[in-house]
Amino acid sequence: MTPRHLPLHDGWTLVADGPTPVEIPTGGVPATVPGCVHTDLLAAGLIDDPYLDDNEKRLGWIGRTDWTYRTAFAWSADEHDSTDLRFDGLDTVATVLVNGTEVGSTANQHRGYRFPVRQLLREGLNTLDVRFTAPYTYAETMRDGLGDLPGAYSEPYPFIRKMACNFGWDWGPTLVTSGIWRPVALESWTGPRIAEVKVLADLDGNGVPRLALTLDVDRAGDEELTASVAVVGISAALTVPPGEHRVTHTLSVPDAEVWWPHSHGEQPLYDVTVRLGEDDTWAGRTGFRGVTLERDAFRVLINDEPVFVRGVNWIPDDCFPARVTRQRISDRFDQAIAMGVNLIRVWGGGLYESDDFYELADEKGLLVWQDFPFACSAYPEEQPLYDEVAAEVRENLVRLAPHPSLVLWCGNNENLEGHADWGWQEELEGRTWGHGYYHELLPALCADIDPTRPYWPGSPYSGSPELPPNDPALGTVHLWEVWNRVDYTHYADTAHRFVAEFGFQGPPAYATLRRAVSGPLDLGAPLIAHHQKAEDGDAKLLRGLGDHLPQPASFDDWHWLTQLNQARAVAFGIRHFRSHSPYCMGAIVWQLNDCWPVVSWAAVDGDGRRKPLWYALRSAYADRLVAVRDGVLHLVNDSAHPWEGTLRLTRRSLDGVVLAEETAEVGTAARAVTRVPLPPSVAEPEDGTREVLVAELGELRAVEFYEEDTRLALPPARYDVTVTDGDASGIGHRVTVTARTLLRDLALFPDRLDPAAEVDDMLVTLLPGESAVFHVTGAVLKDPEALGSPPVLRCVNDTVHG
Ligand code: BMA
Repeated sequence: MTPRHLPLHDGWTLVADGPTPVEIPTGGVPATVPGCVHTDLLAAGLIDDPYLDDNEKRLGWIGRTDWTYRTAFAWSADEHDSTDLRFDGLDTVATVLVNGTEVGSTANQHRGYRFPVRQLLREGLNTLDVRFTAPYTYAETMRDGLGDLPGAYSEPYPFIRKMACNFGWDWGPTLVTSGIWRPVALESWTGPRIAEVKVLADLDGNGVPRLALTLDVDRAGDEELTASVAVVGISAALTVPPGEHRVTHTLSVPDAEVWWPHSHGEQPLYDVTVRLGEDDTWAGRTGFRGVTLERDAFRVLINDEPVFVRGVNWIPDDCFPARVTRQRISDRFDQAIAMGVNLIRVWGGGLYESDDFYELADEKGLLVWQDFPFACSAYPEEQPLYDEVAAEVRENLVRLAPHPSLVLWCGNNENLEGHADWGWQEELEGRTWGHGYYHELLPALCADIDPTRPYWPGSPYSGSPELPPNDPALGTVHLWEVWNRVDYTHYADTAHRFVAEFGFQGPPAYATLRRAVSGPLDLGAPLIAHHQKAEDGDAKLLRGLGDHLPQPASFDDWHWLTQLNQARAVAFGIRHFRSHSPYCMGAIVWQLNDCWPVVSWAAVDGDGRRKPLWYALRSAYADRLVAVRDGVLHLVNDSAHPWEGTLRLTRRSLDGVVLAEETAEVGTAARAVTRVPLPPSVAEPEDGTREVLVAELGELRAVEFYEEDTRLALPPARYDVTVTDGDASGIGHRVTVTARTLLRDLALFPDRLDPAAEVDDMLVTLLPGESAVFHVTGAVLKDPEALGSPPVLRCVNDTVHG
């Protein structure tokens, strides 16, 4: 008999179990499942939007309140023997009651739960209550018992298995949620049932695709059971012997094509079907590829080919993760891929993401590095936390196993470094801090459940517990001196093996800030300051301008210059890291996305708008890059084809006159770097404040200045602009800018005129006489001419000349 799956997503209400500062109607408010308390209270009009102004400040009570979610559902007995109530995710500490009888309790957001309930169900209406204990109550009680532990934040997140950044981060608000955050259903079946399927797809020693299946069955009787697995036209019959619960089988699948990240090839995916007896079926999808990690160099090889990682760090895309739709993830991934990104790191202060996330990564060819959810703190290894960690890790290793995109398991974010370098050892006084997780439990579970993927104990990490974690010559590093303390040119102080985090802040798009903050957008406005969570962040933004760009005197200049400086700082780092390949084999920018409107390190802001950094990354992460470092031109070719042509180098005055010219025939093999020393005639200016170096090779042009903009004799900007209507292709307006003087980093911000407007290009430097065309889409403009002047059209010239 086919199992029956009955989702329970309707008719929910939410009540507070205790006093609240807002009046909750008797009978509760309508609740959305999957969802959470904050979004339900918002929908009911009981709280203001937590993302706007400083409303966050008045919502701290929600995480300190106990809540009950309740629904009634109709049930009529079917022919089945067994029924489980299945939760894919509860956030977090809850007791579950069916018709008033407790069926179980939970304490971990990162796993699912099932409770047998058939005996409690009755004909007609039944009730289901999920009673949540306030996360603070649980976490603080645990903390009181174990003693506080050292970490970067004072919130008690290490004492509860719940998304850490929910308690606030240096880019995120403190909005501590409760709720049924993933689907819930009743599942009924008869006889044996598929309890779990694990699919591991890789390549055997001869490079032939293979699939290793582990099928776990839930059974009562002790008869022999028959099962099968089918993939790519090959199937195998399996038997589960009497009394056994598990069968394993490995299939060679020679007809399958190999899966690659999009930077290297195609993404063939194959349906896998597992059947147990006549009735129970599991369906999934996988792809076949091999993954190797060369540990000292931290080189990732896919199908034996070294891959230079052009990565971005991912944080939860919303403080309320149930709001993150498949479409939203897809959009974010498209934004990443359009920048040339081939790997996304799911950072340890967040989640094991949804199935949608990994399915989309499989389809689009994005590699995924998955941190286990531990970040920036010592974590206790005492019970019941230890068993919860083991349970969540087991479950997620199996759930995510089929995804070819997933290529690395990483123990934590910055906890090894914290323990080694941030003075934690003294504070710990011998107490547990997570060593047993990162060096024992997690590697043992990975080796047992998923031996196809490398495990790396944490990031940064140098490959052995005795070594300093942040050694540039070994393993991964996180570079945070830049941004926190020193100028971004210090990225170039040394060569690194693999930079897993580095980044620089900038404000969100104007339209995003305008939506998030009411009142005038003035320099230093307290409401803008509320949307900056980093310690001393606003001062670091200004300090970071260094001698690169002038200090801003108005909000508009602040917004433009700090966004531009963010873009330049990160691009500078990437050019440096890529110029060192293959010694350096990866960079992962902190960070791709935001969870709300905030000044942060993100390239795409909390409303999904692309910041100037996004455009700079698109150039810095392009397959082909020209990078000048230490008088040497680096032609970085991370494409599958050789890069050949005539390199033209000119040293020019700022008004465009060629003062020196050199040409050379150059060739760079696929996935290689060629280094061309700059001839003195172009390497050395007569007057660096009045000259510019231009390197041209085929389509690519790099414009390098000999001096920082604050010392450059940039002329006052002069240009002609024409704005014309677009065409049927969807382009709303074409903005053609013709330079009458050199124009440094031209940028167009059409979202200042219409929040829906976008532009296709930014940060274009023009020599006198040259033109650029910007295409604006999505805009409905009353006055299109406004696209042609500040504050919509900007360049550096107009900030150095008032
Ligand atoms: C690293 C990250 C995050 C943080 C970022 C910026 O520590 O792992 O914890 O948001 O730096 O400070």
